[in-house]
Amino acid sequence: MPAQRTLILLKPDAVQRGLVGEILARFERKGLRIVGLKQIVPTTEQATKHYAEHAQRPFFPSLLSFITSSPLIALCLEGDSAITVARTLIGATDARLAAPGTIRGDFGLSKGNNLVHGSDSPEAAERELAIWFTDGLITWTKVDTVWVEG
Ligand code: D4T
Repeated sequence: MPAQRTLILLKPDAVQRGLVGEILARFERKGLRIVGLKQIVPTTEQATKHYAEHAQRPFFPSLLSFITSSPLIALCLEGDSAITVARTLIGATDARLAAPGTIRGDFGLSKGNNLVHGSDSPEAAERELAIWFTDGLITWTKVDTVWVEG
């Protein structure tokens, strides 16, 4: 598989609980590269666009107020099969049922407050990255570390 990019959100519960480093480490150790990273409080408009497919679902109002309640981390990860690989690391939507070893399985106890979002298809990744990274992404290139003197 060629390299893919995927949109990951570390949701407000992950940030509030101080799990950002732990979750980022899991993605990085797997080999996915960070090509975009920002901490923001999303606007209602931005969150509504992101979750547009759920607009008619009964949980939509609580999903919106949760996701806009406090800062989240938006990430773009890049790597071979990044979309599927990230979803596998994240685990099932309902954290109570997610497998041990996954992020939700290890840290969550809720369906709504389930810590992480990951794009579920190449089309979704393209659509979602355009919502969260309007200012663009950094292309990742491996370079030799440059050391400074002194
Ligand atoms: P996201 O989109 O956040 O990565 O989650 P999933 O891809 O795993 O699950 P989803 O799109 O079906 O749900 C989006 C978001 O809504 C919350 N949710 C979902 C909820 O509060 N109650 C529910 O019954 C469902 C299905 C959790 C994730």
